[in-house]
Amino acid sequence: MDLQAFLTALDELTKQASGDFAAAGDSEALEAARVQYLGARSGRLKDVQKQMGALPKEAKREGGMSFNACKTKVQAALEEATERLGSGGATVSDSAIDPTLPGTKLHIGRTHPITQTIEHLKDIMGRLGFSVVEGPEVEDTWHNFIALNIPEDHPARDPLDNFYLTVAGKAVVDASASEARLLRSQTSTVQIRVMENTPPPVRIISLGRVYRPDPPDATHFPMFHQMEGLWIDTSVNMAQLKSVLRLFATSYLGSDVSIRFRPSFFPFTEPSVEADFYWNGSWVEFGGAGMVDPNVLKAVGYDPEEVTGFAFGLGVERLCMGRHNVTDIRDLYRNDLRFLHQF
Ligand code: FA5
Repeated sequence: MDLQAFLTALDELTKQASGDFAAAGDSEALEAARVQYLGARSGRLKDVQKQMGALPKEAKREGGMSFNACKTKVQAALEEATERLGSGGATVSDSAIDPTLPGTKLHIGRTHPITQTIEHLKDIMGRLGFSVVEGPEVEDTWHNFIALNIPEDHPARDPLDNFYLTVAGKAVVDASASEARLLRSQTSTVQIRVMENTPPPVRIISLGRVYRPDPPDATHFPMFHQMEGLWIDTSVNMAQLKSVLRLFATSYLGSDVSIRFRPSFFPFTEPSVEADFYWNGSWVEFGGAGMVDPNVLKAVGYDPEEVTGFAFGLGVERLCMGRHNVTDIRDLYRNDLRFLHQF
């Protein structure tokens, strides 16, 4: 073998070894590359070293020195790769990262304030003995209206006040048609679904989204959440309704919160009230409530002579806003991280 061919082989080996060490993604790959190039018995460096014996006598000195230089470079490349993998595989580019600067605070994801509120409300109501049930957001007219004692000509069924859906590709123009489907406008639908499938007594809450074509303003949004409550038993009365809502309000908003009932009307409760909480110096409406109308009890197959009950439906956004002093409901849905990071 002549000296030139030997030096070319050394150059080649240095390049390949450095490239393979730098490309090793983990310590296993690096060890395999080390054995390939620096293995004591069959490493490629060893093979090249053996070829030195075939060099002409006058070329042996230069060949030996070049071999040592090659070995040093290969070992240095191995050390560099070992160090890199030892630090978790990360490479620090001087221009991109200054490791002497203080760390940047990481923004860790968190649940949305409405999700946090829902979890909190479930927790409070759970301690008051209410279990949580779910209901669908796409409803039929039986559960959203008819069983809730909302007759066909009631303005609450108007297509302008609801999100009716197209069924089998066709818009349902007749809102009274039994095949009509809509995004539920209230969680009271879940009362019906539960009573249809459960014999009394019943003590449940249901939290979820409802939809109304209300123009957005500081206190209204077209999609919002309600917490429905229902307690049916042999002798449930209005005083218990007020006690439960008072206990709920003081647990959620604070012990200094008062509650008042204003007479109101809902087709599915009789008598019906609006529930207001005294909060931050003024009365705020949080929802509607009342004693379940006997017509509703009959619609689900209960006997109004045997059971009575109360129901309530509270606005979850309004509760969240009250507790956290949020003055505009739209802030909850702008997805502005500066706002959301406060929760
Ligand atoms: C109802 O939806 C009745 N289903 C409540 C009820 C349940 C009464 C059971 C009796 C028995 P109302 O339409 O008032 O009632 O809505 C209840 C609450 O939802 C309101 O007090 C308010 O807090 C909230 N709410 C209503 N519309 C909106 C809206 N567009 N944006 C945000 N919150 C709203």
